[in-house]
Amino acid sequence: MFSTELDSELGNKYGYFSQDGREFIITDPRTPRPWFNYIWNGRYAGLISHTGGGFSFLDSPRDNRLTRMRYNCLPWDRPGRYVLVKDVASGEYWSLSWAPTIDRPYDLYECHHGQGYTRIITEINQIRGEITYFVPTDNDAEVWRVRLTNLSDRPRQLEIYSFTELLMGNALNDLINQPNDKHFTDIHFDQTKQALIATRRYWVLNKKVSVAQPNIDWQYRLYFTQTLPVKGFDGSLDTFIGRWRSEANPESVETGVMHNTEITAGDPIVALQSELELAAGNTKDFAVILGVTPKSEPIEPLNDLGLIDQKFTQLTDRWDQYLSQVQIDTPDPKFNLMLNVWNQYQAAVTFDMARNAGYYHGGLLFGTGMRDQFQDILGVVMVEPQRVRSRLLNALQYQFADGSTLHNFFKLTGTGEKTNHSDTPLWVPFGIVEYLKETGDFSILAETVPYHDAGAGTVYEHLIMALDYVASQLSDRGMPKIMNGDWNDTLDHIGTQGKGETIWGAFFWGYILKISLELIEAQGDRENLNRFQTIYQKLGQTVNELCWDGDWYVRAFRDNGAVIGSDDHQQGKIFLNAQSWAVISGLAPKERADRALAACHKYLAKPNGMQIVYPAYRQIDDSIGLISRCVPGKKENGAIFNHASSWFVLAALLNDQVELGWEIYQRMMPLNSAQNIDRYEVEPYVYAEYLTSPEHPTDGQASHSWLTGTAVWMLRVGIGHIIGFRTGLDGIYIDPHVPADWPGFRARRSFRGKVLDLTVHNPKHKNSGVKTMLINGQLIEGNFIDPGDYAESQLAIEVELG
Ligand code: IFM
Repeated sequence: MFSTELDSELGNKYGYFSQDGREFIITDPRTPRPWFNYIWNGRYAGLISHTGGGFSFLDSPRDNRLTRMRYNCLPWDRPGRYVLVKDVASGEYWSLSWAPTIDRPYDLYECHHGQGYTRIITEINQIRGEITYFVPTDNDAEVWRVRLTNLSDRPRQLEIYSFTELLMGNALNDLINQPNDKHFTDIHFDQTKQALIATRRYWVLNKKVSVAQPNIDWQYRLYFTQTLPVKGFDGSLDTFIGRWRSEANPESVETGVMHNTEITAGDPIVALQSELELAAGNTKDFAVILGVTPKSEPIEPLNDLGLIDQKFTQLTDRWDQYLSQVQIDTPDPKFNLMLNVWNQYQAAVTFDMARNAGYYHGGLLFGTGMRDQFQDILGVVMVEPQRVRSRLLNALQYQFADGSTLHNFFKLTGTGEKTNHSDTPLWVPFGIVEYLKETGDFSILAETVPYHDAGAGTVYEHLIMALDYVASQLSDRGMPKIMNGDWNDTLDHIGTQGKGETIWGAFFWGYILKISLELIEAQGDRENLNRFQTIYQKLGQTVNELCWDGDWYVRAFRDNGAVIGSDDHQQGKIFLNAQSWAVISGLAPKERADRALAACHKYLAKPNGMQIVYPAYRQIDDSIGLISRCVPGKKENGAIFNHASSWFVLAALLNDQVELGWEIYQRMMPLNSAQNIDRYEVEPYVYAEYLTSPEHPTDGQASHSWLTGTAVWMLRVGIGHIIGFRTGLDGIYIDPHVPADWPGFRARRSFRGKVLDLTVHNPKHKNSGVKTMLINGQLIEGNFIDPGDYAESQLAIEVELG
């Protein structure tokens, strides 16, 4: 029970899941795209591909990038964290991560992507290599832990070349001004530490050009070392690689001659050479370490192999513990695999990486989105509520005293942009209420947090200010103005004159009012209760009077009052979000909810999920915005947009259309939507933001994997609504919504200090409805649990649907 043991092999022609579901094992490196994983702790982070590619950063992928990734280039996954092994007798050399020496005759290649680590195993020239990349939980460093085995019956004289290209500082500046930026690099070899020490004498931290830059040092030093005696080194990319060569054939590796270059100015690399003898059949272990230390502190390289192995155990223990807190066992192995491992893991990644540090989000532009951050708590809050608490308190600093917010922020510089997206301020109450529902920690409401411009307020005041701000921006008819866009960033020109209205936004506003009202009532705040109740009721009347198109709700009104999203239109007739949130907000009467969802089913349901709008815009319409500039069937212009699809699933479940909701949920799970993997292309173990729809010739091609709100919402819908652990301010409701053919299931989760161990029986094959509920053998009325009512730390909950 509660182990995700897979009965059959789940996967595709490039790889498969390990039996316990904890690893995705790639067996053919020629995947359609690089398939990534993350190695990170709260500060030091890297993305790593199945060939050792990707980049690392400390705190901020734009402002404090440590290693390089080359954008817009072929090969598309360079450079990386490479260890090349050379057989001195034959002169042959190869990489332990396949790339960059991809033309060698490898006998075995396996990449095991696990939680917080990636292990690549190769066999070639009778040498088995295992390289495990990870970031310890408590060191600002990454470790490449290597094990080499001589599979031959003769002794082998090997040379080891470890290297990675450095950036050290502002990654955007590195792209646009690298010839100048290289005047500030400085790398030397420290004999005592047996390490290359690298730094930069100038840090373009933020802001604009030249004189606007602060005149400061990059405040760190990098060290690069290995647990083998160092024979040679190089700090210069030019001399290590050599002229007209690449990482695939560095001159120093070919000749065996390292130049021992220490640079002051120049393109930086850290490259080390060591010798290793391997007797027949023997194995040797070593590690390569890239670490970062503030200049104000001494460099203490992490270079003890025993300690490194302890750090790896700490990391795997951490993930065992993390994942053990929410576990399910249902008749659907793919659902179990996603919820027990990969969906939780992806949600943890989005919590730390936002829409920022990824292969498809290059970490140069956007920082952390306020909207994204307040949604991304939904996964981690179940397991690490303390981290969410401090994250919320930190993010609230980016709210202004009038309740508006920055749209995004850069945590190292404390700056960001105010874009006037209409929805952004409302994600603040969303996040606070979700945190409270999970934790019951009402003490957070009394914490004081400064506003971004002036003054400070309690968390409760921040929440009320967000509501007040949106209330102050309503149109004459009482609906939110769309301003420069809403959740759909590409509806950015509908309301440029300040009049256009968003109808998805109206329903979202309704939902936020609804959940905030529960809190306001619980706080006994009568004045705000009356005020916002009146607004909520009026909003319900207005949207139903003005926004119903006949079979669905319209999406928006332009500045001149013209409708967007109507049956009368040739393009953009029906938008998904306006229908799903009509239901989620509770503002659609049942008959309209049924019809709106039926219309979604008719026009938008596709084999891989839900299309976000139909038909896609085929003619560019500047008065709508970027949506019509995206090619039809991609991104917001009519793709299968997973984030929005997850809201449709939620709406279907809330509207008691469980089979429909489950059907779409299943279509969306990557193992299902990625069945045609050469078309799908991206990682089949995590959700992608979108897939092209049948309106595009590449129907079924996915993109923007990993960093998408889909992760937390699929987890929330799965755990909260399908399994039915539905949290409330006062406790938790057990409210499963399952396919009727499930005879039952088991699930377990921690909640407010208790372990809830749920067994559901479904003898009558119902979709929902708790007929009886026993807690620790006692029959109780209803389906609500206040964990505070029980002395036991473990609650055995037995439910029969009926
Ligand atoms: O809502 C946005 C999200 O913040 C980033 N990805 C695209 C979504 C839809 O436009």
